[in-house]
Amino acid sequence: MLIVHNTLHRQHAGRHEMFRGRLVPCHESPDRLDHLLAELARRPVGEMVEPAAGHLDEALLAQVHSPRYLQFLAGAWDEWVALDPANAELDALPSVWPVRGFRADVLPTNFAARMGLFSFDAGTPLTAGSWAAARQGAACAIAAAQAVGSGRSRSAFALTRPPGHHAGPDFFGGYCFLNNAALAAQQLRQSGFERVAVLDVDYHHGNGTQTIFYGRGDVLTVSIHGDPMTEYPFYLGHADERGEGEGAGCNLNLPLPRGTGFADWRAALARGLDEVRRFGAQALVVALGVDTFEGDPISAFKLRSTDYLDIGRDLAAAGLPTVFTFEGGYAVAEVGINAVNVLEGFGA
Ligand code: SP5
Ligand code: ZN
Repeated sequence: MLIVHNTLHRQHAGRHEMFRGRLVPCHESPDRLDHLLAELARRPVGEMVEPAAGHLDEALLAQVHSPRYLQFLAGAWDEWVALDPANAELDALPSVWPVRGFRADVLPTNFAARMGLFSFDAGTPLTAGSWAAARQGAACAIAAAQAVGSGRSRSAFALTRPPGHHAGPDFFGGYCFLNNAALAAQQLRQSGFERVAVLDVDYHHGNGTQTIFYGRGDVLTVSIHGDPMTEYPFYLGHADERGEGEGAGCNLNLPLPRGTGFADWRAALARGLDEVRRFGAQALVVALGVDTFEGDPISAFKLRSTDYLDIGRDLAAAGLPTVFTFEGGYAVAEVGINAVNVLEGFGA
């Protein structure tokens, strides 16, 4: 297992997210990755590398995200500080959104209006270093997929934050800015795999990834997650979303109720892997969130730490070249153990 590490991740350090009318401390914090690194130091599962700083495949990025979204993100922090120098000490959060009936084609000059146009929640603070950290994370995901795509490594793990699976073609949200799993899948396509599957095992539906590939027949998206009737992100991730156009039949959602334990979760994983096989995927991207853990502060499944070893084994049994991207998981002290258990269970 090749591990591609985002050494710039600490540059994204949000102070607050909006929750029930209050600004509360961010769940998605830099120490999550520190715990993962500490666990990897105890249990090395592979060689650690980092992508060249400052280099990113802009063409690939533009195949997943829209130019106007990327342009906005690149300049957003400077715009925020230009509004008021005191903003440099604050996070930028959106507070107004274009819902049904509003226009999405108009690009307002007002900064708050563009924050809302390019986002879907007030839980995802944009900070001074968010763009630098997210870009380097994207570079990690692409490098991991290149290593697998070239055959240099049978499997690779993009060890990065902020996470990515909620980020869509032109929106951020759910602690995500750039969709690392989608970028890895797109890179695998470019490396010559004709059919690629993304399997999302984070507690939350991978709405960004689903949206990016919804009309495409070359990338299957499967997500196992808390039922969006009660769980974030609510407005997508339901079982009747099966893809459209050339992508008809190429999306599978497996929502599970709050309180789901490992036996039922594992049965859903088997169903998802069946679909990956049926699709004829030649390579796999696993969006690896460990917020399915029983101790997770914002989620409600009941997986135990040892279950993650079995998840790794089940994934390995698919027998596919595999890229992992690191997504959610907020029981900070156990994040490292749980994620490394998956990698250890998976093996080389
Ligand atoms: C990548 C990822 O896992 N993103 C998840 C985003 C979830 N955002 C909504 C969080 C709602 C917080 N609820 C706090 C409950 C405290 N008891
Ligand atoms: Zn999650």
